[in-house]
Amino acid sequence: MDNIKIANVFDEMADLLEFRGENPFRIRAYRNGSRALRELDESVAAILQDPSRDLSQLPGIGKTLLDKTKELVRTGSLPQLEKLRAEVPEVVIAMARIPGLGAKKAALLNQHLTLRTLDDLRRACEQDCVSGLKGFGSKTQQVILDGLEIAEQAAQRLYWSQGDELVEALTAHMQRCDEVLRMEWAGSYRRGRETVGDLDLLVVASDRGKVMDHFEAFNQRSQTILRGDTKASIRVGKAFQVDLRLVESEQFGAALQYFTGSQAHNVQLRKLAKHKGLKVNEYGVFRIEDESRVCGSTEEEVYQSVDLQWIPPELREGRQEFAKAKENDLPKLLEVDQVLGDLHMHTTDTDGEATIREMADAALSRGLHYIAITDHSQRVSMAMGLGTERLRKQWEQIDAIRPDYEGRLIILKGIECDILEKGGMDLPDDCLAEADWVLAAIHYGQKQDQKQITDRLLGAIANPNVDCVAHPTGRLLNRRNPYDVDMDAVMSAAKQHRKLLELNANPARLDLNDVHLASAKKRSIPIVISTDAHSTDGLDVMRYGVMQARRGGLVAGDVANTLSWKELKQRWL
Ligand code: DGT
Ligand code: CA
Ligand code: CA
Repeated sequence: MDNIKIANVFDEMADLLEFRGENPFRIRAYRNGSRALRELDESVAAILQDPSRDLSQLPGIGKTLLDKTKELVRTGSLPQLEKLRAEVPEVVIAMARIPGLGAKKAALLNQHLTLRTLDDLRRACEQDCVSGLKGFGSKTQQVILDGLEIAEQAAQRLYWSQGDELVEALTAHMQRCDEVLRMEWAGSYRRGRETVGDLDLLVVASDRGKVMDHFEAFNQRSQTILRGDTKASIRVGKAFQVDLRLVESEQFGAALQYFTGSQAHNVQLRKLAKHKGLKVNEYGVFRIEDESRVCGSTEEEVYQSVDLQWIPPELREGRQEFAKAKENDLPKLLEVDQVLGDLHMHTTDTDGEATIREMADAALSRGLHYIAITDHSQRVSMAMGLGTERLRKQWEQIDAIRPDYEGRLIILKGIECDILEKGGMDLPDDCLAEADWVLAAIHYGQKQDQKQITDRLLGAIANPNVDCVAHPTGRLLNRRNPYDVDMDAVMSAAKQHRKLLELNANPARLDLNDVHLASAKKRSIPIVISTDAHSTDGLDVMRYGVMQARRGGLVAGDVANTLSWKELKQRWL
C-alpha cells in the first residue's frame, strides 16, 4: 500500500468517525496523519522495513496511527474501517453532508427508503416520497432538494483560499523540477474568483516528458485524467482537477491571456481584434490577411495590439473593462498594504478563540494601526453574545489595556449588534451610543421574505448609532444563498444616511460580492473590508477581501479602512 492509499484510508476513517459524532481529537488525529503521509516524500512501507528508522518520529503520526499504518502496509486493510463502513453506508455520509439535513435525518431516511445514491434521494423527493415520512414534511423535502443542488456545486468548486493552498503546494512541487523554465497560474484562480472550478497551470518546459512526469508525481494526485503531448490533467483529492498546459516561450503571453479568461472577456477581445484585421488565440496575435505573426510573448503586447492598456486579471469578466481600458481609465486597484485597520473581530468574550490582548498583539504584528473589538450581542446566544452589562465590562477592560498600546495601536470599543427578527437592534440606544464603532448584522430569520428582511436592514441603517452593515447579504459560498434582500434599497439608504457597508473578507463569505461592490463604488458608498476574525490567524484573511475588492474595481479611495481612524471618523461617523 502506498502513502496516498493509506492517507485515503485515514481520511475515510475521519469522515466515518465524524459522522458518528466521535471524539474530535480522534478525528483530527486521522486527518493530521493523512496530511503527514501526503507530505512525506518517501515510501512509508520502506521506512517501516528499515529498523534504524522510527515512523512515529514523524509529526502527525502517533502510536495509534503508527499501528494502523503497519497493519495497512502488512494486510492492506483495517477491520475497524470495514466495520464502520458496514454500519454507515456511503450514501448516508453523503446525505449527512447535504446542507440542512444532518446525520440524524440522513440515518432516518436510510431506514425508510432504499437509497444507493444521492440521485435516488433526488428522485424520491421529486416523486414526493419523502414528505410523507415520519419526521419529515414537504418543507424538509424542499430543503433536501435545494441542499442537493448546493452540495452538487460544492463538490465541484473550491473556495479561492483552498485553491490557493493547492497552488502553493503545487508551485513548490513544480519548482523542484529543473525542466520547468517558466510557470504561471491562469484561469479563474488568477482572476481571483470567489470559487474555482479547476486550476490551470501554464509551463514553458525544456523537456516536456520530464515536466509531465514531475507533474504526475505530485503527492496529492489521486488520478491522472489525461496525458497528451502538450496537456495533462490530474485529479487531486476526490474531485478536484488541475490542468497543465505546456507552451512555447514566444507564445507564453498569448497563452496566459487566453487561459486566464474569462471566456466573456476573451470573446470581446477577439471582436476588437477582428475590427483591426487581427486574430488572437492561445498561440499569439496574427494578421488575418496573411497569417503573419504580430506578437504573443507577453500579455502586454497582446493588449497593445488592440490599442489597450494591460487589464488586471481581476477585472477580466467581460463587463466594463474594455470601455475603461480604451479611455486609459483603468483604476489603480487596492493593495493589501493600503489597509490600515480592521473593524470586525471577535474574542473569547463570545465565540472567538483569542483574548483582546492577543488580538491586539496579532494586529500589531500584521502592521495594522487600529482594530475594533466587535463581539456578538446577546441575541446570538449560541455565541454567548454580550448584553449591556458584559459589553460595558469588556469596554472597561479595553480602557485598562489601551495605555499599553498607546501610539502603536488604537483599540476601538465596538459591537456586532444583531438586527432582531422583528426589526430593531438587539441592544438599547444608550449603550450603542457609547461605542466607538457599531456593526449591525442579521443572524436570525434569514429566510424572511424580501420586504421583511429589507425593512430590517433599512431600520438598522436609519438608526443613528449604527455605523456599518456587516456581511450585508448573509451568503455562505457553496452553503447558503444570500438573504432575499433588495440591495438597491439598502444602498440607497446607506447613501442617504452616510453609512458604510462591509466587505467581509472571510473566504466563505466574501460578502458583498464584486457586482455589489462596483455598484457601491458608483454611488460613492464607502466600503469597509473586515476579517471577522475569530482567532489571531483569522486576521490573515484580509488579502481575500482585498482581492474581492479589486474584482469590484475598488481603489484605496473607495475603502474607508485605508484611512487612519481619525480621518475615517471625521469623514464618515
Ligand atoms: P473555473 O475553472 O470554472 O473556475 O473557470 P475558468 O475561467 O478557470 O475556466 P476554465 O478552467 O474552463 O478555462 C480557463 C480559461 O481558458 C477560461 O477562462 C477561458 C479559456 N478557455 C477555456 N476553454 C475555452 C473555450 O472553449 N473557449 C474559449 N473562448 N475560452 C476557453
Ligand atoms: Ca479553471
Ligand atoms: Ca481548466
